Amino acid sequence: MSNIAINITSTSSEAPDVAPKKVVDRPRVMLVRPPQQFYHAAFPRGPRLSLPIGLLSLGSFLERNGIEVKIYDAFVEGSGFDKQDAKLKELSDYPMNRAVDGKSDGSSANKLMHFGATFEEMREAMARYQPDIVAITNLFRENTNETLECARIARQVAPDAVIAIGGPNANADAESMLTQKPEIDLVGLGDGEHILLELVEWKRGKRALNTIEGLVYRDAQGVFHRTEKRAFLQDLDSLGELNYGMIHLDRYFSYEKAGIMSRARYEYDGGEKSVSLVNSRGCPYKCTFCSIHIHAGRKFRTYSEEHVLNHLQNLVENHGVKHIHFEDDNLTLDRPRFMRIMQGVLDRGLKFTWDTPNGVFANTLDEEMLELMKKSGCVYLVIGVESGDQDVLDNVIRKKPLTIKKIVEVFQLGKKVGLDIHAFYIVGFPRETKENIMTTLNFALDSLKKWDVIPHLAIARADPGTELYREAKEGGFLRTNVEMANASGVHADRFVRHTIETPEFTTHELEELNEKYHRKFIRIIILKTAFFLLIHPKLAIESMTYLFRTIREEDYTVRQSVIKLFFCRLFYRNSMLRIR
Ligand code: B12
Ligand code: SF4
Repeated sequence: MSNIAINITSTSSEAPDVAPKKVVDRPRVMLVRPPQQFYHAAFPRGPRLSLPIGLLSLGSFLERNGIEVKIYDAFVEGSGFDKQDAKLKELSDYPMNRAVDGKSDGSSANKLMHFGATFEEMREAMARYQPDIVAITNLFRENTNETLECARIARQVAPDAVIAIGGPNANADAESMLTQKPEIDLVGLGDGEHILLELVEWKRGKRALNTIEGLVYRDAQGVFHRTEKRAFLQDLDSLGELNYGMIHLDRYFSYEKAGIMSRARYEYDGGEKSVSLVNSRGCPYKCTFCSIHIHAGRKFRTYSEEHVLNHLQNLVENHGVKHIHFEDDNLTLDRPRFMRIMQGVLDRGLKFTWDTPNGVFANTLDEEMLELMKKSGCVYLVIGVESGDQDVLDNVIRKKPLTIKKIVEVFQLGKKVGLDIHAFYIVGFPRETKENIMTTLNFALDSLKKWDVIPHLAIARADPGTELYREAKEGGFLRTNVEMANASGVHADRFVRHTIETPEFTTHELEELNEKYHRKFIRIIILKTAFFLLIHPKLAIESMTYLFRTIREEDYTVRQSVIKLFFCRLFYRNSMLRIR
């Protein structure tokens, strides 16, 4: 959160009406994902690029309601993928940039890059479209500055437009973002579809702003007001279908093919045609590090099975999609429902591979489900384990009702069924002792050795609005540390973030442990893979062919090609036996 003083927010009953700057009969809405910077890794290349699922849902809904709307995803707009760091200079006024540039060895600064459209290109696109409402999405805290900059530019281009922001991070940090950028008129909280539709009505002069639930807005005096809380939408089917024609699907596919991938995935010819989607929203659990409840609520809300199956069928049959990343907060919470969806996939003869990169909760998993998952195309399953210490699970993370016993059972089943299993672990919570941390690390190591479970180790980050953030802040444990190399294991972590330091551990100790265990994991995975290839010589030959093909046909160095082989094929040993 920013240190800037925050204006007082009035309660909903006092919220006054505010007139739009200009009333427009048929407002044009521009939905924007702003340009972003990324830490550039050897492989995968560039940022985690993915479909803007939220904007697609907002856009499709508005369009269906007769509103003129355009999605501008800066990732796939502008002059394209820039391998040079030149564009980075355009962003050099950013605090985030300065922080990264300030890194003592300068290494991460060399690898930061800007992807997609420049701010100038975005400005031109806005000027061409002349929106009356600019709705900017802000998913990650890492992208706060770019969201604010986007709002500033939008205001310059369209002085009379409504500038609205929404999305997970905007929900958690609403007043602070309004304070930092007077150009922002309001923040939409929770599901955005009906909020935007009602904002269109306001812009048309047909509705009072203070009657729109789920807003934080500023009045003429600069005072912030929160309107009544908006109930989360229960019937997701009522939103209608997504109109994939609103986005440049082909561009996401071609970037995927070039190695700019949204998610780790098992690669095969055509597999670059992968999309992320959600078929539910929200999660009833209360894990202390998780921010889902802020913008998606604690009630598990679903699309009907028929809707999900039609959606999948449309993707496979009309858009040539070959792989699906299910990004639901708690995909398998309703076991019978998910079983029916998988059975429906089989009954309809839909051929695609799928994964759960956002992680699933282990409690509902059993042998029957794992079998059906494998049969319906699951190539790997990620389990949100978080800790190998029951006491930490129960009392620190509060990931109830998860037990280590159940986790081990699922790991064993994965091995038995022949479904590749990955697991998320997090260490570095307040109240976690060194001993607790070692228990988790050794649990991850053991599970890899015994049941081939690939570990993904992260260092706890305290996102605003979470219980973890509150506890860490109150305890004086929050540190903003830009030098953490691999916390959470992805590129975003080169950015300013809230890590935690307690009398039990420093961030550097955690980082050292992380690196040490990472090396151990990799050594074991290499050994296991070598053994696996030894007993499957046909696969060994295919892997070599894949490697040579990557070196010959793609613009990769040998090192990158080997890493690619490893991450895109050898991590998924069981899958390799099924899809060639
Ligand atoms: C898929 C996903 C990703 C994907 C792709 C995201 C994408 N589509 O662009 C990838 C792999 C890139 C990713 C990466 C990360 N992610 Co992520 N991700 C998600 C996930 C699981 C789903 C997002 C989604 O598409 N939801 C479905 C759509 C329909 O919802 P939506 O986008 O929120 O949009 C709705 C509303 O928010 C609203 N809305 C959205 N925009 C706007 C704008 C306006 C004006 C209005 C009114 C409303 C509105 O209306 C929409 C429709 O109802 C969320 C969890 C979640 N449930 O949100 C985490 C989440 C967004 N990720 C999170 C994190 C932490 C990360 C990482 C930092 C993880 C890490 N340590 O590396 C990285 C950062 C990426 C980066 N910058 O480099 C956190 C963000 C917390 C925060 N405050 O920062 C979340 C919330 C998960 C969590 N447990 O807390 N992620
Ligand atoms: S189970 Fe997953 S989505 Fe639900 S609260 Fe825990 S971390 Fe968040």
